[in-house]
Amino acid sequence: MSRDLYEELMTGFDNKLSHSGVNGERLASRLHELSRIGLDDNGGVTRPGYSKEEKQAKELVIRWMKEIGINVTADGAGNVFGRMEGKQDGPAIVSGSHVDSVPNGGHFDGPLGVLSALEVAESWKETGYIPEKTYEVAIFSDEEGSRFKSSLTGSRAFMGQITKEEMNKLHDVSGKSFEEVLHEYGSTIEEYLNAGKTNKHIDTFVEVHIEQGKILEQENQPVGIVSGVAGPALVEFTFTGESRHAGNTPMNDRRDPLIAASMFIQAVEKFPEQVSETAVATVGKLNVRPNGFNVIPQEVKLVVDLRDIYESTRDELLDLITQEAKKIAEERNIDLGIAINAKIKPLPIQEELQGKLADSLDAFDMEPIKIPSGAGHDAMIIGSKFPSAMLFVRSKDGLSHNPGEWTSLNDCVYGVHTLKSFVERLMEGKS
Ligand code: HGY
Ligand code: MN
Ligand code: MN
Repeated sequence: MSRDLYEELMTGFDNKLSHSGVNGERLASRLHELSRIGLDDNGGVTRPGYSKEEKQAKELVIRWMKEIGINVTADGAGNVFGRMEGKQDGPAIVSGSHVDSVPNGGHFDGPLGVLSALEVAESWKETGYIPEKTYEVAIFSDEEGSRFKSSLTGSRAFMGQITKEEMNKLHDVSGKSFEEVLHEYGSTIEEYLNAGKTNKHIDTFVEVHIEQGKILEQENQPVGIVSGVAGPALVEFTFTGESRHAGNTPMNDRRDPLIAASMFIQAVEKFPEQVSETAVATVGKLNVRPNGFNVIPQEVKLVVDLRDIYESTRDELLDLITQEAKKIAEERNIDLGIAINAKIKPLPIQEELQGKLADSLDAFDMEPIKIPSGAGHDAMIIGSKFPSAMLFVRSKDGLSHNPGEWTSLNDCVYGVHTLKSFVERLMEGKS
């Protein structure tokens, strides 16, 4: 089913919002064109990190960057930077996000941040505005981590926060290693790790992203300020029993890992509320081997995605969950493997940057709604070293990681104007 995202976005768009070089129609047509890459049967997109679909999406944005004369570079992790020289020498202000997606994902998660950053550059080209400081539009690889159950592997490589040992542990569901996939993508593990050496000093990083929650809708505001970003820990548990005939094996003579895994999954749900009001834990991925209806499973692999906006309670939750897995495996006489695929620090956003964002919202008569992000974003990785800020744009019904993900073009364009105003304030050193 091929949706015409362009038509849907343009329906009800207030053309008066296209001004100062910002062009809503152009943004709509680009969101539409990007949404065609990796389009699947349910009208969503599937663009895993380092896949040909992610590469195609980057190449489309690179074409748009080159059309407005932006100088484009890419690092060994496939991160793309479109650079617009400023009047002054010195570190750049960078804005961007990702174009990879979760399986059967939506059309705004990631692309809206990249295209909003590009739209600001294009608006300056159209109005002849020369930025005081250099400005870069960034696309970070593999933010979702859907293929390797890891996440943020592009921005973590860019920040030099990832090791060869860590990456060598990663295999996709077909057993392909991260290194093999990098080769198919056109890079090597050495070039990937070298990305960390190219990270020049960044003045400020700012990411526009859909909220993926309901607060802006409840507050009836198009754009909001992110106050902090929760840090995910992604832990892969492997429960191993013994595959046997489902018909001939008595119930009291089994080592069934799927029973143990299902007891564990039920237990996981109860732990977050024991550590804080903002902690969450999800099991969204589970693989049964050999996965035959008449075979007692040999092995079950599942990933627990656990998060909190405070590192201490996130780690307390991690501890509770791993202890529970060990307890159940022992009780059920099941072997247990535990691999921490990613453990990322939460990011509090600097008050001063939140204040500047509030000034930009104020300029468009919007309330400065502050929202903690339960979702992880590239801004939290860049923010581990450089000043970083995030803007949220309203999501319809808070829906995301779903083909029904929706943000109106009016709200998208409000996001671009706010980003443009914020970056210009930073450029001009305005308080
Ligand atoms: O999973 C997340 O938090 C984000 O969508 N990568
Ligand atoms: Mn996402
Ligand atoms: Mn995202």
